[in-house]
Amino acid sequence: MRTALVTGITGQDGSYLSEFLLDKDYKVVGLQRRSSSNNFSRIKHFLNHPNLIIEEYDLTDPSTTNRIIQKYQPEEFYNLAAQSHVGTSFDQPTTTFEINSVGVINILESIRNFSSHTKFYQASTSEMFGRNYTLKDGKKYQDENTTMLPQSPYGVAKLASYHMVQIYRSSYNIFGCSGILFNHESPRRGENFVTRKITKYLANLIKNKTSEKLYLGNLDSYRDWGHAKDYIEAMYLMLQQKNPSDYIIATGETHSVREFLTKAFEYFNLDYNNYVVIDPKFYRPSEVDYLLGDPSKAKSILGWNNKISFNELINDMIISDLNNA
Ligand code: NDP
Ligand code: GDR
Repeated sequence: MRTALVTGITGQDGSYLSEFLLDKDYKVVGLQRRSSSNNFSRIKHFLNHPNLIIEEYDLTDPSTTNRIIQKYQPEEFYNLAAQSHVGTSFDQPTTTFEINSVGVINILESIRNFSSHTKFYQASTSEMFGRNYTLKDGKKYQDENTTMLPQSPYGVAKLASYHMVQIYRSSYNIFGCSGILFNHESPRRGENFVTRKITKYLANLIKNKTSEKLYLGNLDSYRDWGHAKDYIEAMYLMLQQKNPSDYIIATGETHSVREFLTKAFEYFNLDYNNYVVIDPKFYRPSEVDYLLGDPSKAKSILGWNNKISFNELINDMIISDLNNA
């Protein structure tokens, strides 16, 4: 039985990936940050799985990282833990850097020193591109060769760890891969990301649990939105290859926040203009306004394909939030 360590198991991607690996007969060691209150809502339905072990862990603590890697010597290590909110990274740049950069170096050092056979997956992001894109035949997109010019402390921290993975790969022969994932959502998406904020609000509105307005920031940025269930499969595939590499994971379609909003409200035959108020509080000091990934490399080498469409994603989130409400 293969062992996989998964950081961020209580988050959106960590919960889906852990279920996926348990279904494939892995022993999964889920690394969870201590919290004063229970934060197992995304994993409670499989917490009793016989092949799941939960260990307390904080990415910023190198001694814990060393201890856990020495103890399990895993075949695979998926680092999904992060301070993952771009807006928050402007208010907490130091914490963001500690977790999203120094934390990754802690893991890489630990693998190098104690478990060099471990294959490592790093959760990189389209935020590393910032406002930059490649222009071809009049189409703007980002691929593995597009220059990265991050626009947020989050993006800078993720870019530093992306480069560190490449350095450990070339200098110490560590099997390290970065998945450059574009936005992916699901019913398990955190409630302060824009998609979930919208679907949760709608569910509460329909069930008469709120009569307030929905306060949002910039509606004119474009995102390449996929479903987390599709994206965690790509993470797994990267670590099954003969050679390590970095891959863009995206749908190849882009939509504005306004379009997401319009479609979500149209599900209930409502016009968002009657409910949404723009609040500058939600504007970012520096915005990434256009993301559209080209996943050709992942398609041809990993055989990965996005299966869940933009409309299906919105419907899935709305139906789940309606059930919750
Ligand atoms: P979430 O915010 O849902 O989950 C983040 C996880 O990291 C949580 O389990 C959180 O624990 C944990 N965590 C945070 N800080 C620490 C720490 N110091 N030590 C240990 N654990 C910690 O993120 P997602 O699941 O959406 O994203 C997974 C990864 O992918 C992240 O690295 C994110 O930056 C990256 N990413 C995400 C994309 C997306 O669209 N979802 C796109 C591209 C990259 P707790 O429950 O205690 O808060
Ligand atoms: P993003 O996702 O910053 O792309 O990062 P988010 O959903 O936070 O923002 C997407 C776009 O919506 C605009 N926006 C708002 N955003 C939030 N959170 N709240 C609002 O009220 C609001 N109104 C408008 C934002 O300005 C932005 O343009 C996500 C995270 O999962 C990262 O961890 C990941 O790396 C990237 O996706 C790829």
